[in-house]
Amino acid sequence: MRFDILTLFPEMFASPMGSSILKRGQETGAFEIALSNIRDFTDNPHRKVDDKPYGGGPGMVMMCEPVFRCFEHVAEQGPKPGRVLLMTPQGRQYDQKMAEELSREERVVIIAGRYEGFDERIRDGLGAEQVSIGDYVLTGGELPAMVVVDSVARLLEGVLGDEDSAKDESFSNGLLEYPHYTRPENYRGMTVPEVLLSGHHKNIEEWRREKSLERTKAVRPDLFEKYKDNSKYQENNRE
Ligand code: 6GU
Repeated sequence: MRFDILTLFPEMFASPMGSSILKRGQETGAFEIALSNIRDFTDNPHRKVDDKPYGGGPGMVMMCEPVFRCFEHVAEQGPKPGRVLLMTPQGRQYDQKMAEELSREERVVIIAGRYEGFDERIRDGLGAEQVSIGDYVLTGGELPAMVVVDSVARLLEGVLGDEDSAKDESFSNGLLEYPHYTRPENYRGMTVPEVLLSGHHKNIEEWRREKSLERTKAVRPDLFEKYKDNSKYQENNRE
């Protein structure tokens, strides 16, 4: 899989995308990241990429020209991008379902902006989907772009060490994960729940499911309500 990232700050990606699991994933060829600097595609002598908003108001707006030209340059290389994402707090909220969809694409283009926002014609002209990573405001779309790459890359074959570790986790089944423990059994008087030391796999599985439900209900009632509508839960909890 190939990610193309259009940004004014390609250097921001070096360490987060070049470390640990994502580093190895690129070395083994599971995916590649191609960074393009939007500023390389300006047509004015000052390499200006933003301008004042029509109608007035605070902040600056990302101009069409460098973003269109950068996108066209990128799109010319290789297969047609399956999805084009424009990272903005005005977008639809990113979630695990979208990560799973993206992981089935051969090529995804992610546009990260700075400033107050993008000229609206960028979204229209490039057929881009506006995507947000949550209800808070960041200084730019670079961290959100990295969030997308990380969450998609770890779903690709050969990226995570243990093939099973992407299956049993929070959100993949609609619930938050159960609590984990490792050695020692007693740490400063805090002990590991007995059932986990029992070796009784069915009881352990049951305990984890209970904890998972309990935790989701307490911390994420929204997820819990969604899960309750799910047939599996209803089957297992019929009177
Ligand atoms: Cl995609 N961009 C910015 N600047 N802030 C955000 C965001 C994106 N998602 C949440 N906050």
